[in-house]
Amino acid sequence: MDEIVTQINRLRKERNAIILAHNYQRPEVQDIADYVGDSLGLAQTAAKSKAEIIVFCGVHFMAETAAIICPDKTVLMPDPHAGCPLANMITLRELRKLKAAHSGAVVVTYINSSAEIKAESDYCCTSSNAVKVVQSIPPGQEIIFIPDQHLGSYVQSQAGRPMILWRGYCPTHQRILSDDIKKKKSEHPKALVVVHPECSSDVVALADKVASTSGILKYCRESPAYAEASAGRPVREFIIGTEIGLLHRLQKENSDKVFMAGSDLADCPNMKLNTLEKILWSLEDMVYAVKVAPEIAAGALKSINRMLTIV
Ligand code: CIZ
Repeated sequence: MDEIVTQINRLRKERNAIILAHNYQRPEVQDIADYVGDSLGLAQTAAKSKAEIIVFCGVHFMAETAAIICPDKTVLMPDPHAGCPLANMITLRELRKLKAAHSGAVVVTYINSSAEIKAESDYCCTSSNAVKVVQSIPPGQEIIFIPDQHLGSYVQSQAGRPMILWRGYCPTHQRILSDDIKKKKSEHPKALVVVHPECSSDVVALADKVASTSGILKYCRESPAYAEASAGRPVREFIIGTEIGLLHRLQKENSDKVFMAGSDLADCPNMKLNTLEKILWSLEDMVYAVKVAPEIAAGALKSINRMLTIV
């Protein structure tokens, strides 16, 4: 492994490349990355960077978003098969049909969607800003929210705005069951339950905090540890309801706290396709470049920029 990391480091310098890793990546991928974060943070870091090559360790819609935000750079995916089932749950044809059935409605689209779906939408949003984006839309305006039904229903409840929801969901978050959380909580009664809004509403109902990955990191960082009398050292336990890759960063940044997965089954097989070997091959062979057709990129950028002006 050391040899692979040495070669990656040599090539990233030679090629003027940076490695970006999503919060859900394998621990060893996060550890060699120049920046670890959520999809929007990664795309914005790519745009600010002076690097010419971005090795994007995440899933396809994330690399696409980076390619849209920085068209002057080459965005590479170490594994081109790292897709997002949630993003694939709505097609352009289905969205157009939905829009035709609700003419005049504005479309708010979660960032977990393809570039062509973003281009057909009015607003993009992330899990950290979806409530603000929806609240900014004038009252009385009909809203279609796609593709995640769970994020949509959470936003509805927070913004107090009924919306037309699409029926998509993240299969990884769907594996986190309320019974899993209840069982963990009964074993660790003092633990705080922190979950992602892609979880189903019965899981969200059990949470002390509902937040995006960056929000979960912030909440856990800022929650004070308490003194555990028997251990004689400060401790705070958290039950985390999101993809288990986030636990690596949580534990690394908070050594005085203890993090448990809400469910060990919340392991995204697509996120985990990126490995150190594939990162090295990506830099050696300059593969696999992510390209977005200019007219689709221009449309998608409009919905992304509308989100950015609101937040
Ligand atoms: O925007 C992202 O990176 C996703 C998919 C989730 C999050 O909460 O950060």
